[in-house]
Amino acid sequence: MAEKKVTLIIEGMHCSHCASAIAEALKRLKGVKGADVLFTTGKAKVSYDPDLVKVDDMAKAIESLGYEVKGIRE
Ligand SMILES: [Cu+2]
Repeated sequence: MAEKKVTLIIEGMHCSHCASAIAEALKRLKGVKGADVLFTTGKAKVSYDPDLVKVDDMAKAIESLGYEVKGIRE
């Protein structure tokens, strides 16, 4: 089973509740194994199976909550 890591740069998080909402949304995606979201840095570090989920799906999940994805670092 493949595992990759990606860091998403997110704009619009104001507190730890924002970060947990994003982490929950990411973890609901099939194929996401772990999501560490920190509002202080504005980053989400995600480990995932690239056969099951795409980075684009993660960005869409984040944006559907009203936050903006400003960058992606593979
Ligand atoms: Cu918040």
